[in-house]
Amino acid sequence: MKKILFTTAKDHCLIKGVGLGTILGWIWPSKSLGKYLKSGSFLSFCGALPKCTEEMKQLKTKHPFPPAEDSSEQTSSQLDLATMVKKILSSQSLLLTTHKQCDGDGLGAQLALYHALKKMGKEVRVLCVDAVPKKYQFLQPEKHLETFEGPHRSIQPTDLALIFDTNDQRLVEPLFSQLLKTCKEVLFIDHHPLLNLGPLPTVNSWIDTSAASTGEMAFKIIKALNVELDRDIAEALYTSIAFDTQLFRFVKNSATSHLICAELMPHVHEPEEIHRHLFATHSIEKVAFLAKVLGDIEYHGEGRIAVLKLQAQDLLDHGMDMDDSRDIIDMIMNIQSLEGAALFREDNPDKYKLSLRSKGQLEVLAVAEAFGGGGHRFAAGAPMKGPYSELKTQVVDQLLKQLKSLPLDSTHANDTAKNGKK
Ligand SMILES: [Mn+2]
Repeated sequence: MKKILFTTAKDHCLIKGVGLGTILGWIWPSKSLGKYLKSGSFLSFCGALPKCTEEMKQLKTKHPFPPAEDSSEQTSSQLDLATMVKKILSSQSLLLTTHKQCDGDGLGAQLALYHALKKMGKEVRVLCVDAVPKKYQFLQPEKHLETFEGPHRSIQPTDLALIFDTNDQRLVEPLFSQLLKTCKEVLFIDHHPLLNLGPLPTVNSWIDTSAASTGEMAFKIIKALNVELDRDIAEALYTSIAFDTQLFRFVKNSATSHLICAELMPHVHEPEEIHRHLFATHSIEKVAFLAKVLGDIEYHGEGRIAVLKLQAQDLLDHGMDMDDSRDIIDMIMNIQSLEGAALFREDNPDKYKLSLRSKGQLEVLAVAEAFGGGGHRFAAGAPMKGPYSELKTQVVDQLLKQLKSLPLDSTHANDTAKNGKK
């Protein structure tokens, strides 16, 4: 990248004659800036203007600006890792949490760091927003964490709160507001792209979109803290990485997930048991439910887009909870001809949770953002309100529009056609 165009929001701080907006500028929707985000070149930044001047000065000394073309992802994330580790070292009391309806990644990452910090003699607690799904029982959450929605000790003044696996504070409410009041600093440790439309993470948060899981980031922190791995730490980290990469299917074209797990393996008691806990969780009722709903998949764009709706009543009739519906869209993505899929989960009449997936060509994040949601480039979601047929038409239209912008040669439908000829 040779030229970058930045805009400025307000004239608060200057780096090489460029306004603060420069730093914020790379957040806004732009393909080229998106690359910067992906390269992880600018990772430490701010949301609060007055506080940011000092941060920007620090950033300047840490990062060449603009970053050298050849600056590797590893180097830039290490720099931010160093800041994070310093902050952890200088904190005596810490609170760890993750987004609502936590998944294996956020849960595993926070539990791993919890075990590591305990070993270091820090005062540390894990406080999830809401209940941990049943399938994570093997990590013994009831022994190590409390839930904000459930009975919990009051939140005492704390040096540092760390939030894993999201940089969207709305997904941590109402806990987030409490943390702001009681903790000296509240930071995000996350691998999701920043929201184009929505709140920014707090100053000094560590966002590394090149990481395939936040477990990967937690591992780097634990190594940098010089804490020796043990079974508790390793199994929590392995859960995080195995879950978010879906057993190494989604590794962001990097060997990092494999390399970390190779190092964890001597401490993991039975990895296959963890795989079963995470992925072999279908009940007989769930399979019956799948048999019913999979027949209703609608295809658009010559079999390249799939749409599925899960009805609240159906979920209820089959004794399913919210977590049970999560892997259905990933299952659908195993259909060879697909580029993308949309799943509408009805939570209340005319209220849906939209999930979007892509195989890596179709940019579904933009579609999710168009409806007020967020996520990753190729796995995103949004809350939606309105009659299903209208919502579906809107989403399908957006996906087809995205599909049209792809060169046909690059699509999986073409692969299918080629394979069929053999
Ligand atoms: Mn994650």
